[in-house]
Amino acid sequence: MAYNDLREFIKALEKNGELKRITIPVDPKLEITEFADRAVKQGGPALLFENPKGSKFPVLINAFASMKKMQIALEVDNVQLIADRISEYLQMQMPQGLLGKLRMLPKLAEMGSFFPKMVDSGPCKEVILKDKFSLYDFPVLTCWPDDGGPFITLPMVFTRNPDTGKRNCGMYRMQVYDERTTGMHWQTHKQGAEHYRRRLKEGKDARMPVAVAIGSDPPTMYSAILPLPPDLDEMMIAGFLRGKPVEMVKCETCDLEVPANSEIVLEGYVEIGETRREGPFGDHTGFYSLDDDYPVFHITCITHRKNPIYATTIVGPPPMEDFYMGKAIERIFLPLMRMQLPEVRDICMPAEGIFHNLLLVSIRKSYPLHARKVMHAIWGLGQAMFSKCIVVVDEDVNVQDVSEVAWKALNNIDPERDIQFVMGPVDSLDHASRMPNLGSKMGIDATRKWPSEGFTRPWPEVIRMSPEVKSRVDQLWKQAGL
Ligand SMILES: Cc1cc2nc3c(=O)[nH]c(=O)nc-3n(C[C@H](O)[C@H](O)[C@H](O)COP(=O)(O)O)c2cc1C
Ligand SMILES: [Mn+2]
Repeated sequence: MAYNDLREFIKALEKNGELKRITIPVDPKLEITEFADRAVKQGGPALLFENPKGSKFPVLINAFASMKKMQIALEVDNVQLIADRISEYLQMQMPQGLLGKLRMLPKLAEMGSFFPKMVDSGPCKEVILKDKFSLYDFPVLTCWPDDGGPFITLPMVFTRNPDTGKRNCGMYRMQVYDERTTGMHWQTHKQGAEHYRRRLKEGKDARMPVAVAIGSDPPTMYSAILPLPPDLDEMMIAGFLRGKPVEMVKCETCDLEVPANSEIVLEGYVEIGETRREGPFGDHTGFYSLDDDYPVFHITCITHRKNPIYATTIVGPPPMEDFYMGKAIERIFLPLMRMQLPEVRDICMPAEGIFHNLLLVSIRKSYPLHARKVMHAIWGLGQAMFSKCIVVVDEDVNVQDVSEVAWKALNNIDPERDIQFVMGPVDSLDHASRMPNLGSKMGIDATRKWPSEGFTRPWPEVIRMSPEVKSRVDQLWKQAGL
C-alpha cells in the first residue's frame, strides 16, 4: 500500500521503532545538525523535532538515514527487490500466444500506475498565501558554523524544459536570503541548470517558472535525487516506485505542477541572467563547498498543509543520511547500467568516496583491455561521468568488501601500466580540480593481466587452504582447547 503522504511515512517509521519525537526546544541553527549527525552515526532513529526554536512547525530529519529506513520508505524488505522489478521490465518480451498475453496483463496494469495524474486540488492547498508570507516562518536549518546562511536541503525543484515542455524534478539546495528570496544551487550538469541555459540562450523569456515542493510521500521525495536521463519524468519513476500514480496539482501563480500531497510548496521564478553569491555550505564531501554565483529564486506564493511538517536533511562528513539514499541508488540503478554494460557484475560507491570520488566495479573480463572500455563507458554514462577514481576488478572480487578490493587491486597493478588519466567534466563539488567543473579522472585496471595484453609472466593464484585440512583442523581446534 503506497503512502499517501509524508505523515503516513512518519507513522510507519514510528511503528517500526525508527522515529523519535523530540519535544524539548532545539535550535534549527546548528543544534539540530548536531543531533542529526550523532543519530545517523549511531544508527539511530529518524528525528521529529516538535518544538524547534523560532517556528511553529515541526522538523523531520534522518527519515532515510539507514538501509532499514530506506526499506520502509520504499516499502520493500530489501532495495534489491526494486532492482529485480526493473530487471523484469527490461527483460519483458513480446508475449507468445493467448496465454502469454494473459500473463502479461498484471504487468500492463502495473504500468498504468507509473503515469502521474492531474487532480483539481489537494492537501498542499489547505493554506494559500499570496501576499503575506515569509520563509522565516519555517524552521530552515543553519547546518554548519561557517555556512553562508540557512539552507533548504531537501527540496523537490520543478522546472520545465522550454524546448520539449517536459518536466524535471531535481534536489538542489536553496540558501534563504530573506523572507521571499533564496539561492538556487543547480549545478551546471543538472537538468534545472540546462533548462535555465536554454532560456538564457533564447533571450526572450525573462522569467523562468520554478516550483519547489518540500515533504511528500517518500518515493516521490526520493525520485528528486535519482540520476535519470534528461526529460524522463521523475514523477513517473515515483509512480513506479510507489505502485500508485503521483497526484499533481497546478500551482497558483506559475505554470507548473507539484505533488498534491506536499507539505509545503514555494512557487515563483528565477530571473534569467540574475545571479547572487551563494554559500559557503558544509557539503556532503565533508568539506565546505566554496561560495559562488548562482541563480536567484523569487517566491510569489507559498501554499502549505495545515500544520506543515518541514522535511530536511544535513550533509557533512560521511556517512550521513545521503549515503543511504545513494546506496539505494547504487542497487536500483545497477540493472540499468548493466543494460549498457552487461559485463559489469557489481558496483560499489564506498561512503568515504562521497559518490563521485570512488567507484569500484567488478567485470567479467572477455578481451584485452576490457577494463579500459568499461572505465570509458562509465565516464560517458549520465552522472556516473563524475567518477573521479574508477577501480576495475575481476568478477571474483567482491566489490562490496572494500578491504578485499584494496588488497587485491593493490597487488594486481603495475601503476605506470595500469593507471589511466583522462580529462573531463568533474563534479561541481570537487574542490581539488584545477578549475571548477573541469579536471582529471583516474581509472585503475586492477584485473588480472593476460598474455594478450602483453603480460607474459605467470600470474599467481590467491592462497587458499585445502578443504580437507580445514575440516580436520575444525576438530583439532576443539581438541587443542581453543
Ligand atoms: C541531500 C541532497 C542534496 C543535494 N543538493 C544538490 C545541490 O545543491 N545541487 C545539485 O546540483 N545537486 C544536488 N544534489 C544531487 C541532485 O539532486 C542529483 O544529482 C539529481 O539527480 C539531479 O537531478 P536532475 O538530473 O534532474 O537535475 C543533492 C542530492 C541530495 C541527496
Ligand atoms: Mn531529471
